[in-house]
Amino acid sequence: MKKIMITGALGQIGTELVIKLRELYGEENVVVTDIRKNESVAATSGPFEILDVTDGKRMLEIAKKYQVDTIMHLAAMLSAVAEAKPLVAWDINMGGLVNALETSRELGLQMFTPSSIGSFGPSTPKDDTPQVTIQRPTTMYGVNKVSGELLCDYYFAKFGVDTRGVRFPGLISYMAPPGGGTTDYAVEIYYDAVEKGRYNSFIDKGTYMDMMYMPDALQAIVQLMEADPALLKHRNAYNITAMSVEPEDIAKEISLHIPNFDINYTIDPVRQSIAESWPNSIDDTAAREDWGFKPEYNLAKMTKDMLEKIELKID
Ligand code: AKB
Repeated sequence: MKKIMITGALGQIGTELVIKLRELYGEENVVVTDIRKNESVAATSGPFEILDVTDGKRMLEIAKKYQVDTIMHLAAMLSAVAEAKPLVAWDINMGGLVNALETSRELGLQMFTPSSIGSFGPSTPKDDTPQVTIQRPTTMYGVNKVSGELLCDYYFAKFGVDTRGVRFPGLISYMAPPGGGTTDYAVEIYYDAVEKGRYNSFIDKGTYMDMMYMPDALQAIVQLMEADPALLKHRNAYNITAMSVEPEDIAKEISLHIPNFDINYTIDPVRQSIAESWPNSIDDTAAREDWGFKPEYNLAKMTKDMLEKIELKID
């Protein structure tokens, strides 16, 4: 049985990951940490500790206190907010990661941390971006993600820490909002569709990015962490995706459920230029072959579920 500590656990991924892991491994075996507490199920249904990930001493203390065998390090600043405060992003994204790696090294823990499509840049092949390719991102978030991938590989090679990771695309979910990413439009569009019947997109039409529905992202984490290490040809980090879409694709799909839905555009130059520096679509063959990654949700299935869940939530 695993005993897992999660950092940044009340963010977009953690809020749902905690529920899934507690179902799989038991409430007491998932230790939730975040810089502040809220009233969510994740925060209130089992062990919880306040943790600022830049405090390595406290991270180690919590890991020891609960005798965890795994860290899932999720705390990070996303691409758009990182661009507004690049040095704060460096401190949180790299400082937090080093602390999670050091805690894992000292206690012999398995470790997961997500990388992102943001680890690619304008010189990366844009379509079917290969698993191993050019990674020269032009954002602070991307610089953090590439450095993080390399550092995790280093801790595996040098200290034998069982580090594993995926490059997440934009994640779409209804339980907790994403915090300051470039792909956030693909979440907002569903809320505005249900609440207002229209959406004003900050990302331009024709801008393709990879996306994934949260249940597939959670399943990928569990599968990768349970995979036989002998099968992992890559560790940090595997490309994974479920769809490559532009805003009009999502709008068209929403219109099948909300016939008068209307989309227009007021472009945010910062987030648009970040989006243009990322791939249109990535190739996830390695994840499919090495550990059986297989997403269940395409755009149609995800859209139906998102709209139903948001309607229930705001009723
Ligand atoms: C972001 O937009 O910053 C994130 C990501 C793709 O890593 N959702």
